[in-house]
Amino acid sequence: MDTHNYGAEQIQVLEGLEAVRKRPGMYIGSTDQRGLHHLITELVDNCIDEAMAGYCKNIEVTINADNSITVEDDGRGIPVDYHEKMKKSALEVALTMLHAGGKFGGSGYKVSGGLHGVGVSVVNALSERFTVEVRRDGKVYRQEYMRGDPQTPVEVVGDCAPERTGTKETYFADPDIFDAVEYNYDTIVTRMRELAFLNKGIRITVEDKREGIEQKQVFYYEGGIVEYVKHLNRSKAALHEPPIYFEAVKRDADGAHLASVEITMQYNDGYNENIFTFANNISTSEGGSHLVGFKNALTRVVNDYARKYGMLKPSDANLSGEDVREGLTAIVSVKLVEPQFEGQTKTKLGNAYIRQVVESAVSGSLAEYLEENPAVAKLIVEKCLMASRARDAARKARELTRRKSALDSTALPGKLADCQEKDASLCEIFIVEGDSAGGSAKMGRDRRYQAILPLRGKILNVEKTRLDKILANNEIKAMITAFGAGMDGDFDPSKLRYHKIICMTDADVDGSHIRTLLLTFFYRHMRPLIEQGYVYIAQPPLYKVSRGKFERYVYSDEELEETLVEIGREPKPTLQRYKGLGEMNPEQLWDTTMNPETRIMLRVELEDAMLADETFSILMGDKVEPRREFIQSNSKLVSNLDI
Ligand code: 0RA
Repeated sequence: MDTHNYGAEQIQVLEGLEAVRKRPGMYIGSTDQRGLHHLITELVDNCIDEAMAGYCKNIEVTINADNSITVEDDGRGIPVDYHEKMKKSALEVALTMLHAGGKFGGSGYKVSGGLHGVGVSVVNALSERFTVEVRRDGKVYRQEYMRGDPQTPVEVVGDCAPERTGTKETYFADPDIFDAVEYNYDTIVTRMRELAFLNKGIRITVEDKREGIEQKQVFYYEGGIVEYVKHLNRSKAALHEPPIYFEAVKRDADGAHLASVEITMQYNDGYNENIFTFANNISTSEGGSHLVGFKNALTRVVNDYARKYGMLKPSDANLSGEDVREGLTAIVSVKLVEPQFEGQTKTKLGNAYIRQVVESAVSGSLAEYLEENPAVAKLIVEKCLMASRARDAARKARELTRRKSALDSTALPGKLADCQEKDASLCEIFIVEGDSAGGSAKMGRDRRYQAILPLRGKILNVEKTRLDKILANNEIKAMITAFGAGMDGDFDPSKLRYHKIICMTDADVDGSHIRTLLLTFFYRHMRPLIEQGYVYIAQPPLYKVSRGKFERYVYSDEELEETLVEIGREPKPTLQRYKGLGEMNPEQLWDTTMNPETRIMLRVELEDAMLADETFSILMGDKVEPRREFIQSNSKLVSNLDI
């Protein structure tokens, strides 16, 4: 701090930004990759606010060649006039005061604002250098900062056409704060595409100017979330076109805007439920009041319609919520003043009144839609009836297996070689492809803690199969019984018999296919297994390199290269390539893949449910074209899956 005579407010201001630098995690969640990219979102959120107020059409996000970031919009420009109370430019107040964003200008409501809702001053505080340029009233204003401290006054640096207005911010994220300042273009693109989908009519351009990887994409969706749902369903066969869409605005007694709701839904011929909810452009993956309102109204409206037109007889039970959501892809996007985010990951919308707002919007508009589109209504209700029948059949099948296990306490599948330990947190189960590898694994394992479940051949593709068939499949039944925690709605991770579920398949194409089928099954029917990190992928070696006494198992082609360089190629080492797990004897399998002391395993993580759904439907679905496109454009993601 220098020696100026600061007023109380200004000291507070300075303390404000120091606090951000002292405990950045409090303001941006973390200082890893996620936090680093969150800075961009913070700036873009302000531009989105300006767009929603009706003044901004274009937003540009650029990773510059010097690794700085620029965010530019064509809004009105942050006000630059003298702020009487603060004794400085409004622009400087915005950049140096926490939460200053909505407090001046007084123009309408602020609905976006990020998970942490802190705005531009936080980005400024966490930047080694920050430059802001505002175009207003035919002038270009500029101010420079270092680590949140102004280096220049707000200066006029040039003229421009008076109709050209906007805000341009450029910053270098502070390497003292962040673990690494390495931007990922795809991360930025994913978020910006989502924002463009959620805010129709805004054009968001993302450009990477770093040397060697120059690329640029423009996102503009006139149809907003309707196009989003089409995009999500693009690898599926839709039951109706266009998607159903409705919106509603809730005002308070004075007619002031309180909240708005936008909903779009489209059924496909598959069996998965995919409802994605957002509050103020933030994904609410834990759901909340908007989701509850949507589900309630949907179930009621579809049942009312089915009864009214005799598709449900008076003696029939109502369709369940699950029945009416089978094969549904939907987006519920609400925007409201002062959103409350609750839940473990602060992604559950808490504001209770929103439930009613969504419920009445859906009740009225969906009922009207069904009346006006009887052909679509019939398709939807018939689909729900089929779902209901299949669910009944599945329930009966499940009750049958339950009864069996109640009579016979050793009802574990015959092929399972269980472990001795009963404390699930110490136990692991290897799902092994093929009987011969299963045999080696059974002999090689530590039977105190390690159970082996061999699977025969390919397992069922659950992506293309209805629940009753899934439950009739022997390999699936064996897994459900062995894990002991049920599936779908009654899946209960506290009943799991093993806390590590390890997929052990061959290191070849078939093995990777089987692994994907297993993961698809877990993701669709035992999702908490993946969400809570119980699923692992074993890493068997690809080669054994030996020469005289030297012997080493090698797990990748790069490692092979390194090893050959290390021991030299000339003395002609012996190279054994393992095509399948079955080629290893029990001792080798233990040494290389199963021994907890020495093995390498990958834990399967769920980064993003929307992406995961997309990945599984594309990889496992019927349409060939999206799969080919996806594999071409996501070879990295696919190879991650295939690791
Ligand atoms: C407050 C008031 C006004 C505009 C803005 C904020 C504003 C902030 C940002 C941040 C990034 N881009 C932005 N664009 C606008 C309106 C001032 C007026 O009445 O002209």
